Amino acid sequence: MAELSKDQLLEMYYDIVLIRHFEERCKELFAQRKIGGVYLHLYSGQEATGVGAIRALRPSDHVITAYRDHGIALARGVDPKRVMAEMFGKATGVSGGKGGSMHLADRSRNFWGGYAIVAGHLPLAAGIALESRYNNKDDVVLCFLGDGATNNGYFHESLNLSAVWDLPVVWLIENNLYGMGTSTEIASGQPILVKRAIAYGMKEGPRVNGMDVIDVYKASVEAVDYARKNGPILMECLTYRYEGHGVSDRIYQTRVEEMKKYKEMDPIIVLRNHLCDQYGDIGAELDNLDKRAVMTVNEAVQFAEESPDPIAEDLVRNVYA
Ligand SMILES: Cc1ncc(C[n+]2csc(CCOP(=O)(O)OP(=O)(O)O)c2C)c(N)n1
Ligand SMILES: [Mg+2]
Repeated sequence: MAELSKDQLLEMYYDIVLIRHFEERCKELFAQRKIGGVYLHLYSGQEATGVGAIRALRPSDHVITAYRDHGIALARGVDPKRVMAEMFGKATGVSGGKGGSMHLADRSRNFWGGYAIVAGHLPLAAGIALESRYNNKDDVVLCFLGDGATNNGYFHESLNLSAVWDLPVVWLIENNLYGMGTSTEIASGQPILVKRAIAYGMKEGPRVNGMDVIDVYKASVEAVDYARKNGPILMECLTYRYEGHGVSDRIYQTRVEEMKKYKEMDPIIVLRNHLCDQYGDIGAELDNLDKRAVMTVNEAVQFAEESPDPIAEDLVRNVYA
């Protein structure tokens, strides 16, 4: 595989810091009640997984995920303004203000959402892949799912069907060690989740450090290529979330030490160190990207604040009746 160019690495760096700033800002806006809802699921800590994997795709490929979706949407190139407007429930939001934080979607990016029901999007991923196979397209579906989702029945149904029909899906488990507050070790008979592939006669893909965007990217390029040529593959990225399950949830005391360890391998630090090792004095360039990310988030917030609310008629627009 060709090595990543400096520009590609800088683009990945920008995507990661954009997501981090976006999420930190969302946390403040949620506390101020400008972003509504009971839950707000942030992606902070997990950025390298989303950014690295999505970079391995073509524009015509498809992406689908669960409710921890802000970072995935941004990594897929969805307009940050329209993502923020959706958080505010505004008419200009990507889902017209009807979806909110957990239901971002953008057809123009082949980004199919944002689903609140754990593993509920897995059958949809299989369906999108079936359309691709049936119509002789060579588009791949990248389906992100949590470790917790692997213990839901939809996981079994979807992975099994994808294997039976050789569907072009990369099932990517974001193993952040917890489903809400329950650790994978406690919840899974086989905590090496990628081994579940064996049960379906499916290709057991790589299990990589999800905090390192380069590792994730390289593994994803191979997985996507495999899925395009052969059919489904299961891969696992070992990652960590810095917040509670939602930002209102408490972080258990037992996680404090663990968190310190993971913050030392923070996706931003890892990539920054790599870039500095490889290119010497690149600090100012990276600082500029940081500033650009902050500005982009500021503009997104301003856009969301100034956007109109949906009107009453929007309630019955774009819904099945
Ligand atoms: C079918 C279903 N069961 C339970 C819930 C409540 N619930 C929401 S998130 C979650 C944990 C999922 O954990 P994981 O898949 O590891 O994703 P993470 O939050 O770690 O990203 C649970 C049990 C739900 N939304 N849907
Ligand atoms: Mg989890």
